[in-house]
Amino acid sequence: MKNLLTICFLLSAIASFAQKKTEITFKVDGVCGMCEDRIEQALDVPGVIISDWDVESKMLKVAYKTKKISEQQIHQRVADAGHDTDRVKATDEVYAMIHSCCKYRDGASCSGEEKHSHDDRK
Ligand SMILES: [Cu+2]
Repeated sequence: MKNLLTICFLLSAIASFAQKKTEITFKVDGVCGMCEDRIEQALDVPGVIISDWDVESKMLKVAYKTKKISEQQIHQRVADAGHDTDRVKATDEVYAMIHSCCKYRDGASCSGEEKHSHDDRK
């Protein structure tokens, strides 16, 4: 009987280690491939399995482990990187930090990969 209880205890311990995965898709404002890198890098954290932002549709697809990170935290991380999500808005401070061609609120648009260089700020 004691052994059985031990086994039950072990099984439930193992079950709690098995992590639930979920996938969400939501809108994130941005302009170009640089925005894509910024958004995806913001989600390069433990718990996030896949992050993929599409320049055309402005939709971000995220697959994550619900025990490691919450949907709200994902929105917050993207906003902290300077991009508005449909739930969390970036602060004016971080928005001001992003590259001029990425200023999606001001109708910025990037044409040509060479404009993606960070050096043209100087
Ligand atoms: Cu950009």
